[in-house]
Amino acid sequence: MQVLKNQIDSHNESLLLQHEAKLSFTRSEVPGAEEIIQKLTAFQIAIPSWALGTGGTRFGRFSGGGEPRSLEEKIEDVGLLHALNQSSGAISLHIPWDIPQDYRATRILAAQHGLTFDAVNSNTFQDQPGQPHSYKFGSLQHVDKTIRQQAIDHNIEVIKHGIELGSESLTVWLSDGSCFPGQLNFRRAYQNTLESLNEIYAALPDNWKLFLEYKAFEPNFYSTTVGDWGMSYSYVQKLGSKAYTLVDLGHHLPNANIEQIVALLLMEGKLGGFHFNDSKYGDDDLTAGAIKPYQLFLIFNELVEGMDARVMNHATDLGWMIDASHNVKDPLEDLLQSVEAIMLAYAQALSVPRRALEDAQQNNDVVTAQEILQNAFRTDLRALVAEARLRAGAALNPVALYRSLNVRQNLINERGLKTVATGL
Ligand SMILES: [Mn+2]
Repeated sequence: MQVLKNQIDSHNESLLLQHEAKLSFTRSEVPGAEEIIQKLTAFQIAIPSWALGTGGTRFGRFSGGGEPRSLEEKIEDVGLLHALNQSSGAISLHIPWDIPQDYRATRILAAQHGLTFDAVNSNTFQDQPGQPHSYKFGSLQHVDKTIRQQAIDHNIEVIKHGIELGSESLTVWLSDGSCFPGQLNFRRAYQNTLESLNEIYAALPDNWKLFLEYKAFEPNFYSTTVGDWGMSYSYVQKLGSKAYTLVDLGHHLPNANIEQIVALLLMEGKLGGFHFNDSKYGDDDLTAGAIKPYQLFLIFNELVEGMDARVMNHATDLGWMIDASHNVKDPLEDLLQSVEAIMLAYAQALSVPRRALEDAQQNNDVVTAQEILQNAFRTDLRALVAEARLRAGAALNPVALYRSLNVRQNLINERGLKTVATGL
């Protein structure tokens, strides 16, 4: 299944008059609209290879049909998304769920869809068939050096796959921790993990980054060895200049001030990248912006301010990835919605009048500061995001075009109704 240029063109034609009217109103309301559109065009969000199938919970999984059966079909799915929105120009692979059989062919296929390879992800939170040692009691933290070594070797193998595909970063998320008081010596677990990470870090090419993701709880429910941004920061500080903290929005304790965490990590030069999703209770992995769109905006507000302060390139200097799962929606529609929500939050953050906000802060004018942020959040910038898509050759309304082309039914016809994508 491919979305053809003429299908996009005729879809856009049918919406053009309405779009132009909205755009011209938005332009009249938002100073700097043109600059925002240009920044949106450059901004790309990586799609994780594990989010293309229907996810599940520990209670069950309800497959939707037409799911990608191979890495090639996953690349095709991300290609579909990218054709529809021109904002999903990268794929993030999970090893061993997506080991490429033929690097050259995989690279060519991705390039045909306009895709690059974002961070590669290691997996030491599951045992794989035929694996000599179990990760039941941890991987990089394990009390037994043999098991730590197996996990180190796996990470180095993931780096090697990534090099072949042109990826430039490794994301490490550990489920390591403990479920009961007394199970673990916290300091020894930390030291074992640091020693293991040092060996992985030593295998990184010069132009690579290591992202260390943290998570407060789950699957371990008493302690997590990389449990919050402070712990991650402590590791990456020691590892070196190529190591950074990765923020997954769903990995915090309830009500954590994520925007403040982001601001401080950026200030320290140790924010590496993002996993976008949304949540109400825990690591719910819901569509970005579905529950707390104001929080997503406030995070982008800190990102834009903090990146500009360090003269960073918004599009390329941090890793932007989605990490979500889909239990009740078509995964591709869900991903289109996530990308849209992220682009909108980014556009809103770009529209914040920085000088006025700074003046309000310096004058302790709390009311004006709130007015400025809420005005940016409440101004409808969807026409700017749509215009960025239009100029890039994508669809004015990606979800509507996806539905009118019956993409899912086509995928079911091609792949079958009972297909299950590899992943969680
Ligand atoms: Mn994540």
